Amino acid sequence: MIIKRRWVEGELEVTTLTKYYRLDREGVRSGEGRKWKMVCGACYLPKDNKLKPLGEDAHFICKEKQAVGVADGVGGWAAKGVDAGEYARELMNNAEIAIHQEPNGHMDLKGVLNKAFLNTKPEGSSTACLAVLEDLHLKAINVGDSGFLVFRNKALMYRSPIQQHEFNTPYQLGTSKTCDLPCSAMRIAVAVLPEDIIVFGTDGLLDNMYPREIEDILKRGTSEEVNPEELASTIAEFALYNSLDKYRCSPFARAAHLEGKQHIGGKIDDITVIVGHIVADNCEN
Ligand SMILES: [Mn+2]
Repeated sequence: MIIKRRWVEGELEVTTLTKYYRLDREGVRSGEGRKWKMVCGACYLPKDNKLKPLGEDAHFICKEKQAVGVADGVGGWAAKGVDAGEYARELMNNAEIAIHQEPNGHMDLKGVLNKAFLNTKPEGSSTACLAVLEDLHLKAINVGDSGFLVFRNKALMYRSPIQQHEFNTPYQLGTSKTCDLPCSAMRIAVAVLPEDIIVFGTDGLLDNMYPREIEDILKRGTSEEVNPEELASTIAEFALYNSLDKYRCSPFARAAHLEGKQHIGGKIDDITVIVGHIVADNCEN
């Protein structure tokens, strides 16, 4: 049974007009009054656990600042009686607060992550991926194995790298001395174009879905209109279905095999998906 306990949706608006004149990697001339906006929708499918109805993932969509965040509280804390979901939720909450304090068009994501980390007090640890659409680029900062994929013309164009100490031990921000610090975060900037689809997720998504399966979902879309909330829900449900398959060669099983470890089938986990649809926002010609 599919249980949806949380559902977030929202349209992001760009309030500042940036004027830059440079050629990016795609050879697209930026600026000249052009601006994009990212329309986002999210779906969260926490594992069925009466003791932790909110699961261990957390995310946010910040309308005004064109920003999103996903985090995955590290499950290992459960052995100490700690719900790492609390840490992840607080971290994302503090990141959103810090993002609101940033000037439009000049967001310092590293500073945001640092502030969020310093202000997060519950015991635990978490991965974190923050992203903002700014100057026709998606700018991101990432710690651990959450991340995002950029699809153009329904084909994978970019995938953010993951950071892990060893198999299934991602980099993580947290309260233990052995945890990583915000300075270990990876910064990413990707030039995006209208109609690009960005899929953000925790490992519950990335360990259960191959990019080509997301491409297939994008290709199957019957209408021209992209509905980010619907798309996020479809992708999350597909990931959930895959996660419950005991025999499948999932991305997680394949990664385990490469590390000489035994794992067959999907990976049962909390699944967070945010879909961002890039659209041109009233170009001035
Ligand atoms: Mn996870």
